[in-house]
Amino acid sequence: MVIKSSHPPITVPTGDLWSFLFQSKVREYPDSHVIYSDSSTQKQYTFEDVRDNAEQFGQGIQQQWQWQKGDVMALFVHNSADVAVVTFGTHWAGGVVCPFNNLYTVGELAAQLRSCEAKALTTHMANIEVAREAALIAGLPLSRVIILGEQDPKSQFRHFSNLQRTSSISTRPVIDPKEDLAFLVYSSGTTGLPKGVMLTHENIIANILQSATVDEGFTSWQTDRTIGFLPMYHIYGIAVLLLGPIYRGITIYIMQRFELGTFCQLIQENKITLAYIVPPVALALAKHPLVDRYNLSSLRMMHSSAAPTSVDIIESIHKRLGVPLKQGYGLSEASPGVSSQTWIGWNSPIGASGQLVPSMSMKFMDNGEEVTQGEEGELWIKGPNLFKGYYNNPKATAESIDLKGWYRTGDVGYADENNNIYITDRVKELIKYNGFQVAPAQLEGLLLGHPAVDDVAVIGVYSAERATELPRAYIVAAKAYTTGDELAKEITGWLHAKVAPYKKLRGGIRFVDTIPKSNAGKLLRRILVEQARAEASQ
Ligand code: 4UW
Repeated sequence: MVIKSSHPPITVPTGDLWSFLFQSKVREYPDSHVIYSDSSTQKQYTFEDVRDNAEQFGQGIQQQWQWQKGDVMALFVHNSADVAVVTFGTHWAGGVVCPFNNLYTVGELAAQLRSCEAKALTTHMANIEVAREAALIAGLPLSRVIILGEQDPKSQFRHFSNLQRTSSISTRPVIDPKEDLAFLVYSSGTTGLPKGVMLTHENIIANILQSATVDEGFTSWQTDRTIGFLPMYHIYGIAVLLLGPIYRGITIYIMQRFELGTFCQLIQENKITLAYIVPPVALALAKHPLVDRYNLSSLRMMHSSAAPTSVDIIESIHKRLGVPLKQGYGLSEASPGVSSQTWIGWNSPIGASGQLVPSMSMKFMDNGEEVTQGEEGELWIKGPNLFKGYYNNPKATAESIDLKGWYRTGDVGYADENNNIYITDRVKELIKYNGFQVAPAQLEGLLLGHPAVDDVAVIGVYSAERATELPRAYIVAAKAYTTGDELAKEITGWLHAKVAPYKKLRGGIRFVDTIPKSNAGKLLRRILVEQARAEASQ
């Protein structure tokens, strides 16, 4: 049975993202209103600052670099207000913004730069050595590597603010919002290595409108202030730190990264009213003693997404802080919001991920058949926010989107009689550590390069203590090696030098005799997942 959103459908305007955000007349707040306030650098951008700086930057790359529609701007940055200027400036010039985790190693970044065929790379001085080496490996000219934030005066790299127009004659390329991309974000989807998720201008505008509907009438640019620590390189951060504030006019206090004390301090100082968080942060707000030292009474709503938040945590937060925490469900491929509790309806019922956002449909499938309402099945979704496909990967696209436009999410859940959606499990390979994607296939591929590893499978094991999954490797060791703590330590040390810290094997290594496989040789990670769950519940 197909369920449809009960909200009235949205109408997506026909223009591109730049025109929608900076030229449409729907904006309620004044040009002089501060949108991005950078808590680390104290830099503030009003709406007109963002628009004017972004336009200058867009014209600069067009005139100085001959930037073409569709050219990809890779971002390798920590959170800062300047990211908005480069992002929207790239859109002004018809470019595609492709953000990467700023903790990537040289090898990871170089592979991604090649995969997305980046024409330029924006980074901070703190990351310049990794950026430089990766650009050289990927064949990206160093003149196309630019710096945000503070710059070392001796640096050979150009600051983004120096890339300004040289002439006032500049025209924007014509963008087809249904075809042309605004963002390319990486996700492993249901299987395999991370793939570029192609998000068109129409996808992004649709989800801005869909998400805004959820809180309509409950938020106001005049009285609300929000705080942003979610990384701007993840789709949740893009939606909440970059797009939401400029569309709604709600000032965001940007944090470079999460730190509980600073988070609470900023809420207290700036009388923050809304916060977008992830389950491990919800856990800290529910249980950590540090929270009692701050006055967080200005908070009136929080939203948690990217992984499930338990009913116990939601109730504890409400009891401790008096703040409702609503849940949303989504994924990169849906730009990202699919369903959300509304502020007023957050407690009906707690634990659900709310109802479908406007113009979205969902069905629950089991073995190719739709299940009846209330029964569990894999979630398939459809809507104007659904991505165009995986970049340069028609096979993966065809395997995940059927001919009628339904996308198989790889998540499992059900809808109750009021169409509240519950996410109960995940059948795709993906591991989520603190809300970030870890693709088991990537870690397995690397681990097989270690001489002591004959065979391997990586899964996520849930830690209630940390409210997140932790990657764990099951390894069949080569005969010449003695298994034990020493070998486990040697393998993890070797792997951890090759990957960003969030991919570490925090769930440990287990040495086993065989890895479960199907007759066709396909890894049966699911068996290991079930075993680990059974072990944990003993
Ligand atoms: N419960 C259980 C949930 C939930 C969940 C996500 O890295 P990605 O591709 O994307 C995200 C998107 C987060 C997001 C959701 C809705 C929303 O409103 C919003 O704010 C604007 C952001 O994390 O990972 C997608 C995968 O993460 C899991 C699920 O497995 C999904 O396929 N996931 N939300 N409430 N699991």
